[in-house]
Amino acid sequence: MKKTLLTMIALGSALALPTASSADMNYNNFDSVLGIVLNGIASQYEDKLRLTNGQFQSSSVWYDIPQAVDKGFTTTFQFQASGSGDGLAFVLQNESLSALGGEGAGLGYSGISNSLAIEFDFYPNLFGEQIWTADYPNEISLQTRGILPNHPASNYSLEHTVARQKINSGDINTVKIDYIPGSLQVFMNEMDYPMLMASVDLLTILDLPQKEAIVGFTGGTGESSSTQDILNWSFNSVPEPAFTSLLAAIPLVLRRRR
Ligand SMILES: [Ca+2]
Ligand SMILES: [Ca+2]
Repeated sequence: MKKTLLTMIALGSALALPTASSADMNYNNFDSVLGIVLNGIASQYEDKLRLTNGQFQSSSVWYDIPQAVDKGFTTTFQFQASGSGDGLAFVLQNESLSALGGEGAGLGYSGISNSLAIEFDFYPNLFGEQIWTADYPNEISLQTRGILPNHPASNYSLEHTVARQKINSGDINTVKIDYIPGSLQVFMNEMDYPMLMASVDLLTILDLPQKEAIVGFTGGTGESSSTQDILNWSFNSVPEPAFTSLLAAIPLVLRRRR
């Protein structure tokens, strides 16, 4: 009897334990970096994650629990960048929690295998990157070489665009990335209008045997220096569009009751 009860309690506790796939994450700020792995020059600065603050640097920060991506996800974050180069990226990868890429044009992700980088690039390099203009010297690009080490060259871009606002103005930029299998959208500052849309199936492009990916940010500088900070971050394995359609249905019901 006792044994059965103990077994039931043990089973109950085991069932109550959160699984990695249900571990949605939300950092309102980074006054604590518990759960964040910092690599390279990355550091906690005040209540921010500081990716770079000088020349010839690279950094990566990873959430230490891989996140389920098979059914989709929504991630939101705010960042601030000032200075002239090079940029930062939101990265999904299955290399390791110590993965760290190259500085400068590499934006801290170049060289990380089995990765997809969504880069916010404000330094034009000689890789045939998106057309840069004086008004919009910013590129948002999805870079991947599948399971091979990633690289910022434009022939490894799935999709790219010129950002409508200056990425490195020093102002706070708000980003939302929505993914449902087959489709990825990137929003920056204008949340009702995606800046970039791409056909992407993460489980096809990358080798993710657990259907989970390590998620985080990378940053890089070269001869041009910049300060790049992540201010807050949330990641939800349930894509937001499901919630959006549910919320959109509520006013309809209310309207019908009138
Ligand atoms: Ca680029
Ligand atoms: Ca660049």
